[in-house]
Amino acid sequence: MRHFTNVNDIGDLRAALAEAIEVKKDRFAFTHLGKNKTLLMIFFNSSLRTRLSTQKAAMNLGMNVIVLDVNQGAWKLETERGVIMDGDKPEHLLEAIPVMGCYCDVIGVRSFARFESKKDDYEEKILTQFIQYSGRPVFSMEAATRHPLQSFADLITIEEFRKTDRPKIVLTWAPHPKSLPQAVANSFAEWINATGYELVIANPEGYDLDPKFVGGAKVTHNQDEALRGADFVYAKNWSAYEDPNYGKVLNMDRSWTVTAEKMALTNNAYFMHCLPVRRNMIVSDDVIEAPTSLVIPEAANREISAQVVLKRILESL
Ligand code: AN0
Ligand code: CP
Repeated sequence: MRHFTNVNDIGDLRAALAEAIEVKKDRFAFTHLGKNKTLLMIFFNSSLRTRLSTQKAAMNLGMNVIVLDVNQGAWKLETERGVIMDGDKPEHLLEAIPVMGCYCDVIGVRSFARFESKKDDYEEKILTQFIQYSGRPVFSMEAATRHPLQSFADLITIEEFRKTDRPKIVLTWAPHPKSLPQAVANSFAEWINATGYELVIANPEGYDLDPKFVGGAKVTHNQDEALRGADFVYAKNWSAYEDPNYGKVLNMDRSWTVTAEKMALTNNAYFMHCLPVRRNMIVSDDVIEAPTSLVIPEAANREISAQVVLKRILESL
């Protein structure tokens, strides 16, 4: 595997999940792969889990790791070609990317949707330029439209906890005070659709996701109806995708918060969220603290998903 930006890059899901189990059993079995290889992690946005889990995964593989927070200590980067650079940005992405490529063997990039242009976001303008101009294998650490390392970790977690062959999985929107990208929700839908499990997406009107990611999943604006019989409840906020409200918060309807009453409608479902989560907006304290909450196992599996991806990239160098 050279680049990793979406579910297709991982190929056969069953093989990827089997490899995840193998890696989890013995994380240090492949330390030879990363010897004298350097991972460069570039963050345009904040992170706790992605930063720590990906660095840990790289160290498990014997790699050296450099982390750069572009907005803290590096030059501010212009991203538009043709701009007369007389403003506050002293460097252009078109020089910065190949320079970054000089110092490493593999690049991880976190660059969220900017909500300035839906077209730029959905064309993955920043991530694509890293692939084009760095000369290195590039993997997404959450880009504008997807968060594949998260979705892979979520799927590993579902595999570890599912009790039936074809679980019912509900992706539900939940309220949040700030505009968040659709990336985690898009990506989760994309990966679950690839498994063939039953996926129901529940969101208020105005929050329908890009049909490309929804695929064959059922979409409903009635959360209670969606939750009935669910085996897994995956909560996430996202801002509006549809025009003319792209990137906007349309409401903060707390009747969509995942509470114990809501979970009582399910088939004793597990609760999932990628974190970071705002308690009592997205989910009530009791639900996230319950034994059926998988938020910590999901975070732990981020190390595994990152390690499988890095391992495959290293194997192809
Ligand atoms: C980000 C998001 O919703 O995309 C990152 C989640 C992993 N969340 C926040 O910015 C709070
Ligand atoms: N879930 C996740 O990607 O968390 P961070 O934003 O903290 O990396």
